[in-house]
Amino acid sequence: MSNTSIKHDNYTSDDIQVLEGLEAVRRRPGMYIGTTSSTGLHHLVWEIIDNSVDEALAGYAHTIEISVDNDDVVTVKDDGRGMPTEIHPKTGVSTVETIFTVLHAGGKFGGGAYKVSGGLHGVGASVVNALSEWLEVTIHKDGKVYFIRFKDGGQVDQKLIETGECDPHTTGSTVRFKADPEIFKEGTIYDYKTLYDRIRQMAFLNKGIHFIFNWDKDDEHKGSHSFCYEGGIKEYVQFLNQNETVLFEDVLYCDGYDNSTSIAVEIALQYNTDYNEKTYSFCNNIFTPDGGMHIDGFRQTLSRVINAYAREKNLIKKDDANLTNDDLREGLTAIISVKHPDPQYEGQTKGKLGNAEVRPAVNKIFGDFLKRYLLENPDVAKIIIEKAKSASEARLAAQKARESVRRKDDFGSGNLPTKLKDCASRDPSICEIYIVEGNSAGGSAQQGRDSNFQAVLPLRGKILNVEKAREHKIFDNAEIRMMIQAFGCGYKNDIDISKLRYHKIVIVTDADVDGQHISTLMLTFLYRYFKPLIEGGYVYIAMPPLYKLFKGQKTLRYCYTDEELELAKRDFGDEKYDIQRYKGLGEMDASQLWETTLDPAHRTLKRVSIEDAIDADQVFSMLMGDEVEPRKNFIVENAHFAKNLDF
Ligand code: TTJ
Repeated sequence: MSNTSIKHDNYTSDDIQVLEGLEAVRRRPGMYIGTTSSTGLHHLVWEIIDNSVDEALAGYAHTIEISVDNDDVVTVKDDGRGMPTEIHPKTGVSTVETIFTVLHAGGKFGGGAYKVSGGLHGVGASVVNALSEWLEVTIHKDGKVYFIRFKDGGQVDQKLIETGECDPHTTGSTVRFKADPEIFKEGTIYDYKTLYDRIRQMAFLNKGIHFIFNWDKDDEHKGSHSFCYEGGIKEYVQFLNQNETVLFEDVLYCDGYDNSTSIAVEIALQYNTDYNEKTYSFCNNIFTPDGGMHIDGFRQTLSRVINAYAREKNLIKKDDANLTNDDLREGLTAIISVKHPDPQYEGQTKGKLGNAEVRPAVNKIFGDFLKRYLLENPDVAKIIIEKAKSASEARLAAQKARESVRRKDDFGSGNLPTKLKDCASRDPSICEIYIVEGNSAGGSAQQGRDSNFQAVLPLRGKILNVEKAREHKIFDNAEIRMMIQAFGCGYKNDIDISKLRYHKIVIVTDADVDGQHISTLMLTFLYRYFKPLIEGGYVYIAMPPLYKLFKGQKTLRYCYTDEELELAKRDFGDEKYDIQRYKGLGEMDASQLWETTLDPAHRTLKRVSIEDAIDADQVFSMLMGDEVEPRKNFIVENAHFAKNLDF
């Protein structure tokens, strides 16, 4: 640990202040990197990489190489000009030492128009140094190799020295550091996927920069990856649409620079057959989850220009309303990336770009492009307008359907579907609803249940795939209407959990492929329409047994997995018994269904959880999307969402 009371002979009073600065970072790391959890640990890496990205954006670096070794030492290396080595007039020590020891000093030494570093999580390289056990910098420039080393949270261990000579054409900066386990109490172990995904994302967001990612740890991920996208966010959109059926091959792309504000704008978009939207916005390479002025400008311009074109070409009838922003969102995949010299982030989580001047900049650059593009590509223009028109029609139909559902079925006033065999209790905390595939199993469940607290809703056959259907269709579907009525808590954005009538929603299906498909459809539906119920842990999957071991009339044992069957076989030794393999729930009578699947004392329920909503969403799109191959791979490789579904 560094300590301000340690005074080295060669330190001036300025240097003491430096140490105090870094000591403050160590005392309250959360103030600088938000958290000392794994997220904070990874911020160290982003901060260092951002400095190299700045050098690349300034046009001097071309390749950025990031390596992680067995001891979780991170190395970031670029081929830029090399950090400045001369004495800094303000601090009296080398500029590179200043960069790593003065808080927020980094920005003053940059060459580019924007600093990616110093942005939302850009805290300066000195913060990384302060939170490292040790940190080393190697600089190649002017045919010389320079080296400086810090330890114990930023104290100079080796002042800047010349260690040798090199080819004068070889230039660049290399930083190696080991995060301090005294600060990162949860550990200093990096996550492969987090690094991989973010590095690939940075490659998409910064076209032409060559990123190399070396995972040198001796585990299953060991290896090297190279990312370089000449098409930048155009290729990002193609990547996001790889599992979709696109409506046209072209990705619309524009970039531009607004001289008066120094704002750079880059936009790429494409439409697919899906009904959902995938639009992601960034400022200075930082994801802005809550949008802001860049997104506002984008949507405004998209609808303004498309409506103007559609009117001009008589593609919207004279008396018909304009296409709305919502109409234009269906099936849209877009990346909006802006660079701003002084970004302001707003909102509780600072996820929204606040600079008002960004909107007119986007309007101008994107608007000019889109106007010209539509004129030059009338076929694409027509496809987009047709898609939006059908979204508009669907939206009106959905509105009508919702109103009629409300009227017909009277949500909220206690009208329940006739097929629902409700329980006696009105205390949701003990009530359970079993959603059972097929009428015959439904009958057994109805007879076998404890009707005090267990309700049964039998569904006939497969429910609608909500991923591939629009909202009005969804409300036409009787099974879906019944579930909405039975749950009683509203749906989608209007959910009131306090009105939920059952605190256990249990999906029961056969343990075969059809059953798995129905479970997946059910989960998709619940995910899209009742996400809070999954998040709240109210959704379960019942695990009926696969085998019954019996002797004559007597049941010896139920087995829920193949492993259990193997164990059971061993337990029985020489005893004679028969094995029945259940092919469906219909083979069980009411009392067997109670014993194995309904009785809280013996049943196995698996709670459905969402570890990562975005991940789950993608899993669903992939599972339910048009493309067969990724779906197959997913099912073969992992069962991420409902681990126990036995995919
Ligand atoms: C500044 O202007 C003179 C030439 O060098 C410019 C510069 O700062 N370049 C630079 C910094 N390239 N790379 C960095 C850098 C790289 C890493 C990995 C970490 C840090 C803090 C800076």
